[in-house]
Amino acid sequence: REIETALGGALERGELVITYQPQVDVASGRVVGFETLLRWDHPKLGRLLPAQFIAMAEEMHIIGGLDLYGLRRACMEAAALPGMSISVNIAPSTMRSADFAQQIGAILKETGFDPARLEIEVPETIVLNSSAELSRTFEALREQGVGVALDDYGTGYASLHHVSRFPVTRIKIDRSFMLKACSDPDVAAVIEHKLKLAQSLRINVTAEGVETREQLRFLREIGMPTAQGYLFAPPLPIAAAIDMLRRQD
Ligand code: G
Ligand code: G
Ligand code: MN
Ligand code: NA
Repeated sequence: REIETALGGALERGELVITYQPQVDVASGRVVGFETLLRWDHPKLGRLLPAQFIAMAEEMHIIGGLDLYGLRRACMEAAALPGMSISVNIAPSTMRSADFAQQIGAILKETGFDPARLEIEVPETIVLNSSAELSRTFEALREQGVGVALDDYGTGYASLHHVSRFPVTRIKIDRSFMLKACSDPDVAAVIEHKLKLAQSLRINVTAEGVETREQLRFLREIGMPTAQGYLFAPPLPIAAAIDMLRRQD
């Protein structure tokens, strides 16, 4: 298929772009970090979302290259976002490759990016299948000072028990929970419960998909530390992310 051939060369042609969605401190409203999300500027089809090419890249076994490209670019560009934590999406297969931690080390060395500001973001389902190799990678990332966030938390049956087997530094509560937080008291209770459990394990928590003031008020009430969503900003080009930081100073 034509689009697969195009994806194969998209990296070399510089068609992959990183966008930055701000993560906000709920109590102060200040931006404290960004999640990076890949976009593909297809010469004919225009800007494509990950839903239109990430699964394809996985099937083509080129996702590792895409992920590491995004990681390297983020570490270079994020020099212009001083003090911000940067959370980079990585596919489970990429994180499971034996030399992943080593490759991160090389990128950190090459770019001079502060490891303490870097976080790898993987779907929560990665902790369901543990292996000695995955444990070593988590351990090696921790030794380098790089964080690991579990994405889409609460959707894939990973319990805090699964999570506690690995040195996870953050869980990101899936946006499907935010959708009902203000209309369904049971869902509100589940969010608060997940927050308290994570805090008892000293794991950071971010609520995703915050779109309304009412949702933000709820998060403030339960003491959610950080949040992201369209209420604050959609994924932004790097220049707009830099502007947003300037405006808050
Ligand atoms: O950006 P959207 O806004 O459409 O993102 C959809 C999904 O794509 C997110 O869940 C995210 O985890 C995934 N994604 C975004 N960028 C990357 C990337 O560089 N690598 C991988 N593996 N997934 C990504
Ligand atoms: O799986 P992951 O959480 O990484 O996916 C992030 C996706 O969610 C991106 O496609 C991003 O554009 C989208 N997104 C970010 N904030 C919001 C929001 O407030 N509402 C909705 N509906 N989607 C959001
Ligand atoms: Mn993500
Ligand atoms: Na996410």
